[in-house]
Amino acid sequence: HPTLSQAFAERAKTASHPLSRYLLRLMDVKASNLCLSADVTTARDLLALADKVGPSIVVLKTHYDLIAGWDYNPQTGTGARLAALARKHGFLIFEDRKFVDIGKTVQMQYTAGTARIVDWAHITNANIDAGKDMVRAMAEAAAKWKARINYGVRTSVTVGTPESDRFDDEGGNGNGNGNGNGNGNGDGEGRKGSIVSVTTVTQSFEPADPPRPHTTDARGGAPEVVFADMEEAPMDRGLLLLAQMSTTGCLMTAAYTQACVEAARENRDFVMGYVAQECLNTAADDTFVHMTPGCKLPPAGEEEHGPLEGDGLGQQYNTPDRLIGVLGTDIVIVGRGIIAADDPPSEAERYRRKAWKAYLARLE
Ligand code: 5BU
Repeated sequence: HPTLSQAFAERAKTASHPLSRYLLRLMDVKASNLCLSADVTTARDLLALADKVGPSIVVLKTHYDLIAGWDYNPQTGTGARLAALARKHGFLIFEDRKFVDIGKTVQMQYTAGTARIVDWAHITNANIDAGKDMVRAMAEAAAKWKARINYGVRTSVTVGTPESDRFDDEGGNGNGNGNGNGNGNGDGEGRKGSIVSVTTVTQSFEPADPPRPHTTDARGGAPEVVFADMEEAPMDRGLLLLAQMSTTGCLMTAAYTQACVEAARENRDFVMGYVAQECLNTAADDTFVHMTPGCKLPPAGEEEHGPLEGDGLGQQYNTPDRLIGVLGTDIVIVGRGIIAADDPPSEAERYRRKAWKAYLARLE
């Protein structure tokens, strides 16, 4: 497929999803196609690790539900602090939540509840065993979230009955100062009944927007890493479809994987790509990004002898060379390979160099 021999910088120009375009550009600028799977057990360790390894990675993958002491405060909590680190170092946050349920439930799990994943994770993923409508449901939830963020204020216009609460696009003046003029006379199309109340609520949290490496940190601090030639990132959310897993005896069939490809093509403005073990771009206009877990290097200085050992609990490993160079994926996801090392930041650099070399070799 053309994406295999195309430079990330080139793909950044044509990818269908704005966040993919941003990510591919970030990869080019940071010379990194490495994602750290930050599977540590406490919020303190997570933030410290993100800060130390941030310069080497383009994506930080989380499992918020295995972190003890996750602080759910939307302004000062763990999500918001991770988002600030993402802006400081220039990486995207990927919550490996593996959503799978009916559309209505995943909408609520994604945007509400305690974790409010959509607020701080630029990317999340879904298993589409329950059917592809749920992808559309998540896309809709993300679009609503984005509209609300962009206008800075949420205006509820209650028309006739209290249930008909809606987001009014005309309502906010965009500066989030809470006096958005949802003035109650802008009749929406097809709206029935009379307006009984208009409530304007100031945006109550700072959204975890994608990194803006060349600007001042939104919380006032100067960014430590400056990518002078990065454009401002779009304010978007993206989904990866769980097309293939890295485990032994994985039950995902070729038909399931193909259904993921179809669902991705039908939702190009929300689906960025896949978590997969090989390149799934087959149509000429497929511009999806592939992220791949189950990645490990043999210890530094040791020769590679055949296949790498798994973890004894179903996880299987491949080298960056094989995943990027032979199987044609784009970003390698590494957890214990980096976290369990004596010096995680320098081990992350070793993985970054190897994965980047494999990518450069693929271009030749
Ligand atoms: P490891 O320590 O590099 O084995 O961690 C791999 C991470 O990727 C871990 O967080 C898993 O939950 C995650 N993962 C995976 O290993 N395999 C998959 O197919 C998917 C996710 Br999807």
